[in-house]
Amino acid sequence: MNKKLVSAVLCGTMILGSVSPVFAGTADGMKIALVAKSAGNAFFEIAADAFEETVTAEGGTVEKVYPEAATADAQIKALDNLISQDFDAICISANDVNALQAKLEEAMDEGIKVSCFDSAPNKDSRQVFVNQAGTVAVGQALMDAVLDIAGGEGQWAILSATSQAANQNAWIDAMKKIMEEDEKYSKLELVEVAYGDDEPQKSTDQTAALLEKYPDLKVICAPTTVGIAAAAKYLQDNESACKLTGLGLPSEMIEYTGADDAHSCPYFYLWDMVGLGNLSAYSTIALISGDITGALDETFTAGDMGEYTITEADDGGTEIVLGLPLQFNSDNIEEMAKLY
Ligand code: RAM
Repeated sequence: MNKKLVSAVLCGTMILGSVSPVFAGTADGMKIALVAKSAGNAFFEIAADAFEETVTAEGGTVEKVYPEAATADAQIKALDNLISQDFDAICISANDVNALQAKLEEAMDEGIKVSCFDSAPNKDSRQVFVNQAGTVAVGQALMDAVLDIAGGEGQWAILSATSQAANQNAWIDAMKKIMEEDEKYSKLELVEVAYGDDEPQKSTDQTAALLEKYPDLKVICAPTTVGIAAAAKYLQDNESACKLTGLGLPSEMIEYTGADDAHSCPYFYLWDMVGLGNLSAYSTIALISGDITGALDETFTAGDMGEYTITEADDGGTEIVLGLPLQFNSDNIEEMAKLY
């Protein structure tokens, strides 16, 4: 093409562009599946809505999948169905560290990018992991809350999600390590790790069983939004002397949060839920478009959230950390409960 023609074409394009602007989002035409741990857990609905909002605003589409139970089998069934369709990426919160590996490798072999958020499958099963808050940071915040609420000594128990849950197990391991390594936790006795399977009724039953088995129990730490909400209600309804902390949604904990005797939970933690959905979306888009591969030290721009760097994860793989755990207490619970 001669120079005059090139400039005429360019000029025409620019004029056309200015007359009818065509929005080119970073996710134009991308088809992404988001797989939660299970159905009926508000945590995943909030994260998935924020994820979808970002992808849609960038021109892509999202299929949100909520498996019927928080098990690896239920997720494998869901993945089987998704792999047979032409998704550009699957973003998953894993119900098991190792059990999804073959299925997620199959997805990657089919050319589907695999990102994960919240709960990571092992490093060979993923390309990118968005960790809401550093694993040790969560363990430290929870351990210090237990120490503080117990008054420095006494029996405490953990009410977890499923026994296979990758994220809960990582936080529990971090807590145990912190407890063993520092003398200041030496008067705390962890009596049991119970599992409510992220089901409200089972979590309530497990709370009741813990109180019956350990009448002197001072604190329950529930690092699961389902578990903490169930335990909070049970302890408060029964006017138990045992107190509660853990990870919860402010909207589900508002009636139970307070430092006085009338409330079962003095304070608890979580993270920016909307940010988790948004960052997981931007990371998945960046993975599909080839801006990142998941390798250590890569950087990318997550829309208006700014620049993020891929760092080393505790499991030997890599991760993108959203931020720090946030504390919710009687001072901020009302405001925060309006958000999530
Ligand atoms: C439950 C789920 C989720 C976890 C939160 C804190 O909703 O187990 O994976 O991150 O609790």
